[in-house]
Amino acid sequence: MAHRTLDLFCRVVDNYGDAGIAWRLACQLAGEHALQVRLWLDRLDVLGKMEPRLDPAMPRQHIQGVEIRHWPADFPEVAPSDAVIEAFGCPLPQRFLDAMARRRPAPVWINLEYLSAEAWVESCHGLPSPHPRLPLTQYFFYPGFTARTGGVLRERDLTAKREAAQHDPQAFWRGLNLAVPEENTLVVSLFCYPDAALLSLFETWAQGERPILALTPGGENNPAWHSAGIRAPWLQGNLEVRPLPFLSQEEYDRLLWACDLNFVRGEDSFVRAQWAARPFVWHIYRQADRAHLAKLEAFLRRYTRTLPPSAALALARFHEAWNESASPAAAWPALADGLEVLRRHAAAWERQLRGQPDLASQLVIFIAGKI
Ligand code: TRH
Repeated sequence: MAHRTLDLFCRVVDNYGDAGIAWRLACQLAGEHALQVRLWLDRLDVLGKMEPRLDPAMPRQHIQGVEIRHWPADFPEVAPSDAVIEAFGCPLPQRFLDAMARRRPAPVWINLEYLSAEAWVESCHGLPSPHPRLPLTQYFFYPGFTARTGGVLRERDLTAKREAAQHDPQAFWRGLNLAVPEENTLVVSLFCYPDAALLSLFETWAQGERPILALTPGGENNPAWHSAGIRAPWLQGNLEVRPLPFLSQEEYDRLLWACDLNFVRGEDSFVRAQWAARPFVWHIYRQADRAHLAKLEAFLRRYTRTLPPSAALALARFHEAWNESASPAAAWPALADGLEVLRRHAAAWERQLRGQPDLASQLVIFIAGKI
């Protein structure tokens, strides 16, 4: 039987997450579910930063079984696939929509939404939305943390890879040509938005009792570095800040697995930090009207439900300061004290989340049910 075909459309709204998520999903649909996937992306340069095999100058190329196409302003006449996914509600080219409407049977059309832990997501997941003019129906697909949502992205071999890597952490440092950190050093990875109160975090860490090594992939491109006057590598008191280049997605995972605490942001690194089974701090993507704060609170409520109250409070206080761009100095000692408890909790959370079917598998089942 011929493989089912799928078009995945993605526009880069901001930063790296849109392209990063679309690429991860495309690879899983092709590699784990044998779909013939065509990924349309308007900014190949952005994906090129995370996927070194990609040549951003080539409008059409194949990597890991995925056909990657540049999404040009003047969209070509192409025959739509059995299923069409638009990532994060990016409007499809009119010419392509018209071709979808002419196709028999019409493609299964899905709008893949952003991840949220909010309760309303369950009631919207899977809902149909008929096109106002064309004979097409779009379905909303919501990632999430509960059985009544679409789940989160997770490769089949992720746990095995992580467990092997965490069994031999020194291999990671050797691979990056870095000295293995001293036993007592707290190793932190740092990926955040430019409005974070970085300097004050660094000052707090520098004055602390425990040595801290902060690894900052792509950090030097962060304007906050410059405005805070941070010159890397930065050594002060008990803190060493070591810059790393922007890593490939695979190397970035390895970094998360190797650290004791990960500062992550947006959506994809936030999910990867959960799969790392290590404590993390989430810098959420800012939205108008502070809508992101409800999203942050909903996640923390879910995540901390089974934590002892003191550790839950420490985590909530630190997130509050970090996401308000306020100094995290006052919130750090309690978080540092809770790290052992948080480490056990992160492992338990990862195990529980792994019990849920992953997003790509759920999408495939959803599509099969509509074809
Ligand atoms: O970069 P982000 O802030 O991206 C997004 C976008 O801004 C998007 O518009 C917004 O809606 C969304 O956040 C919520 O953060 P995110 O989602 O974590 O994406 C970062 C990607 O970059 C992720 O796939 C991991 C990858 N990455 C690397 O591959 N190497 C690295 O060194 C680092 C730091 C990240």
